[in-house]
Amino acid sequence: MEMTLRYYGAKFDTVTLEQIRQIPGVTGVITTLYDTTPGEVWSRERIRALKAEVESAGLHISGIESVNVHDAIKVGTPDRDKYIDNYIETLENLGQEDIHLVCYNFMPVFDWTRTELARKRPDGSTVLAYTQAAVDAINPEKMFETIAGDTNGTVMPGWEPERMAKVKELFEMYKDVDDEKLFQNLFYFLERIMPVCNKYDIKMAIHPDDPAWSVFGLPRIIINKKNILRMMETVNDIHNGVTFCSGSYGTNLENDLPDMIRSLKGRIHFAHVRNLKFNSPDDFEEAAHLSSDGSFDMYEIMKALYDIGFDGPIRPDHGRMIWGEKAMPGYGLYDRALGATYLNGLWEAIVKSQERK
Ligand SMILES: [Mn+2]
Repeated sequence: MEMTLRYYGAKFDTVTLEQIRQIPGVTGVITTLYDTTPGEVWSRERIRALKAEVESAGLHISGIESVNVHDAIKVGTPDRDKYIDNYIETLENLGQEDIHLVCYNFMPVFDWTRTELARKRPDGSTVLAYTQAAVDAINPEKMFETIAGDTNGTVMPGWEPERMAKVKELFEMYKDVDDEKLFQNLFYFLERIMPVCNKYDIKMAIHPDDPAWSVFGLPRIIINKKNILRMMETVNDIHNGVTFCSGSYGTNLENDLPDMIRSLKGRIHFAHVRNLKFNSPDDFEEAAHLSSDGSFDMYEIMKALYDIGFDGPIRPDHGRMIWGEKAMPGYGLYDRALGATYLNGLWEAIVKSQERK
């Protein structure tokens, strides 16, 4: 296991590489070319420059999150092959620059969905939160406007204003796409990219849909054990793998997180570990990483990762906004640093207790 932090690049992140390097035990970053659009080829020059920036700060790139998938690929429009060719070219360039992990998602229209970006908790911290009642009351085309005031001036992944301006058009594109069609389009994409992944040993790690159910009537497939195992079995290649995100699969209380981890042995290439606090089955908020602050047993999650021999990068996921920090919601320095430290502590205890048996 390698502890990492997500980094959006100097132009977009409020957190610096130097700050990340000072978190005990964090040796790598998970990063991206944040200003590229889905479907665009990442040039080797830009990848090389990103690597140089990270390495000059004494860290290294542990993986990319994300190389976004163009809607034509998810919808399966006649021009999808052109965009898949571009994706393959990006993977080739990443492989040639010695990058071997790519996180992506296959969510239609919206990336992760929250209804509040700054819900105040009793201790005064603010967190991202979700209530089904709020989603049910929102016109999806207005979704962005409802949260735009709380982004602290940052651009949130998947919620770029240019993308949100096209939301109506996007809904129209997906009107004939149901779960099965989305699955078939995912398989088509994976079959086409597996050769380049094999050539350069690039592990693809799909991020689950968040929340793990359909929102606004859109199809959602990466939501539970049954579906993710179907995906793993259909394209049965080690390079077709998973980002295990406890906070996303965990939105559905029927998902048994340690059991899911154990069923995905060998196919989890990257892990996001965070906690949620449920106030009711359809109202949750993003708690501190500590087990007792939320609804998940974080020890059991880390223990399951240890038991399957997980050796990829892990990162604390969204953190609370604390100590007066102003940052991209979920992506401040302080609470993610606390999360990394706590997860490292759990891991050290698990490793030592197992080795001394
Ligand atoms: Mn995640």
